[in-house]
Amino acid sequence: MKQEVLVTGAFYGPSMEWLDREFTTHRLFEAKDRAKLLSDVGPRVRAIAGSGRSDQALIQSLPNLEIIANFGVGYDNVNAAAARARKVMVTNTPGVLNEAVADTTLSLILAIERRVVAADRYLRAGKWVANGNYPLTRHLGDLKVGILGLGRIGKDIAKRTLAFGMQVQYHSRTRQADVAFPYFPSVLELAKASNVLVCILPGGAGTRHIINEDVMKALGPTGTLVNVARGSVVDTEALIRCLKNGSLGAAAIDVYDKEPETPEALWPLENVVLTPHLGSATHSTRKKMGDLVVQNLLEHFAGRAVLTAVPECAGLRR
Ligand code: NAP
Ligand code: 8YV
Repeated sequence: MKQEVLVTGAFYGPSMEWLDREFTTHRLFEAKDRAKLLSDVGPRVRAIAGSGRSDQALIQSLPNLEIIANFGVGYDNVNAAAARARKVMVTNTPGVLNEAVADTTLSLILAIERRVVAADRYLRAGKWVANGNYPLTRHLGDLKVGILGLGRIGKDIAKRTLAFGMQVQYHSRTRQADVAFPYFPSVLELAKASNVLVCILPGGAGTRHIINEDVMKALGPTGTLVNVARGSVVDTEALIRCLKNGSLGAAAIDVYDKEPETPEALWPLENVVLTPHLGSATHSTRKKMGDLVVQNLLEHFAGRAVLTAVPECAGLRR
């Protein structure tokens, strides 16, 4: 008999098809009446898969839940503490997306620093002919890039940043003994010493608004903020204010508080590049992520250890 899986959000199509073949699936994200679906199938559901929210209420409503397989390395959408308290395993998709997210980050640094998107708009508006050459920009090799969160992805960003001749420095809670890059004991000090500040750390309560107005002002009128972490790490109201009044030079943003909605106040700003959460969005990366979701479920229901438990659930045995 197939196990029953609740799917909270869509993920890579072929991986979802594999999930459908291996399990009996219920798509919560397509349900017209979520409460009815949950009351109909909730007691039979043994697993959650996907990218949607798994909050305490959802976890509590599934009495036989054993595992939540999250599509994404970031799992701030899952209440891992509530899951752990119920001995529910949580898995994520670390490692397989590092290169894609680092590539996206470099494309954002290049796009904002060399004003690629704004220059494209300039040309299409006929301004090259009317007003002459586009203004000069900064040479990448002159820049110091501060990385906030030098983890798996942060390290791949650092590698690429160095290849463009930029200098790397970082802040995270722990100084890493095997890393030669200059370490700054606070995000504020890192921002003061950087031309570009890249956020690539987990979202959630612990990092909410870690990029506040003081940090933006420390980065300053010629500084650039790049956020590929989570919308919640940046105080968006302060960001809009600082970009408009010039106390922050520019920003490139991939993640937002209420995706897919984005703050319309950012849309008309010339000193901003906005992408719709493209970090890991390549075919092969999403396939690896999606397949890892299914593999974790298969391992679990075969009675073996899952491949990628989140730290809160490491060593969890039912
Ligand atoms: P990781 O290997 O766990 O690295 C996270 C880094 O953040 C670590 O260096 C950690 O170091 C640091 N950190 C954690 N909390 C911190 C805090 N309060 N202050 C300062 N530093 C802190 O994770 P990863 O695989 O690189 O992924 C990082 C995040 O990127 C994910 O959680 C997700 O939110 C985001 N992401 C975004 C996309 C996208 O599409 N835009 C794609 C993938 C991932 P310490 O523990 O020493 O502080
Ligand atoms: C995913 C991400 O697109 O892995 C992450 O943390 O942010 C992205 O790779 C996202 O999780 C899917 O919703």
